[in-house]
Amino acid sequence: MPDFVKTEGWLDFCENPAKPSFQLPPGAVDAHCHIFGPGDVFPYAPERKYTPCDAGKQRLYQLRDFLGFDKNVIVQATCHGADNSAMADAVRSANGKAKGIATVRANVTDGQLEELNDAGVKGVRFNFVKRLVDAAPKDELLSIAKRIAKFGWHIVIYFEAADIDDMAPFIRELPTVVVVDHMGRPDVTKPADGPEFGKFIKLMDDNKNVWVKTTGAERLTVTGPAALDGERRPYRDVVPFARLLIERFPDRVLWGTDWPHPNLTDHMPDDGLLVDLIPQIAVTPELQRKLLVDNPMRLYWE
Ligand code: 0GY
Repeated sequence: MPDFVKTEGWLDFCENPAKPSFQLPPGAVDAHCHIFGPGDVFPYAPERKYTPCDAGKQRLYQLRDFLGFDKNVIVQATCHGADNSAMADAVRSANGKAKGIATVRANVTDGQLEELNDAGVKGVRFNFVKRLVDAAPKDELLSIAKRIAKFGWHIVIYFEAADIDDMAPFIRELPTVVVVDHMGRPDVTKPADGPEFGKFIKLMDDNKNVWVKTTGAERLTVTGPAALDGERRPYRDVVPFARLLIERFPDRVLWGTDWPHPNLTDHMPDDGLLVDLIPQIAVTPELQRKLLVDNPMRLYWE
């Protein structure tokens, strides 16, 4: 079986999401989303492992306004490789309402880093998910980490739960804040308070510079988006994991839609429904404000 699925069978984003019932607090930030092309303006990378549908900046801004977000953090997607033009253009065009996370290679020049910084980039992403990328060697990433630290940037890191023992020593060496994507991709069929997810909790307990995105419900779920046993609780298997992190580390958590949801083949989430998960994972107005406003503002806008 191939370890990733190519374009065939890959779903486009949800065109008409529902209006969320949950009202986001003023100034809420969608801290994990992407831009795809459009491919005729910003071509996809030759080395990409999937080809997405086009999902340009105007669509993202529309979704932001429709859902009730104030700002976005646009994360470079692997289908654009290390060509950050589409992401940087979307950040520059957002009138201060977006920041970016770039992908760079070891040969990036200081001039290019400065240009990205001027555009509103606040960090780089290190991706270790094998179906998405052939990860760069760790010593190369460490040298990038040291160079970007000068800008006050941080590192966003994406890895599979199975790799956590290998990742932990590397993360300890990183000189900046480190934000882990999608809760470190736990196996949500295991208990949130069990030994497997315990490793991730320990990583955050031991390293106060590690933050986490409580995102990816639609990727991690096994119970899925629909009702089970007649109960209307989409992605209910993911809720305990996100809730645990938000309650234990209220000042180091972020949330985002992950629009336009690359690589989903089973179902495409309704982004309105994803927003309606928030009061289940952040159960008080104070936790919601930290997750959606205070934390992302501190990390990206200060
Ligand atoms: C995500 C997750 C995925 C894809 C990417 O950059 C990407 O292509 O991050 C994934 O396939 O798990 O964060 O969008």
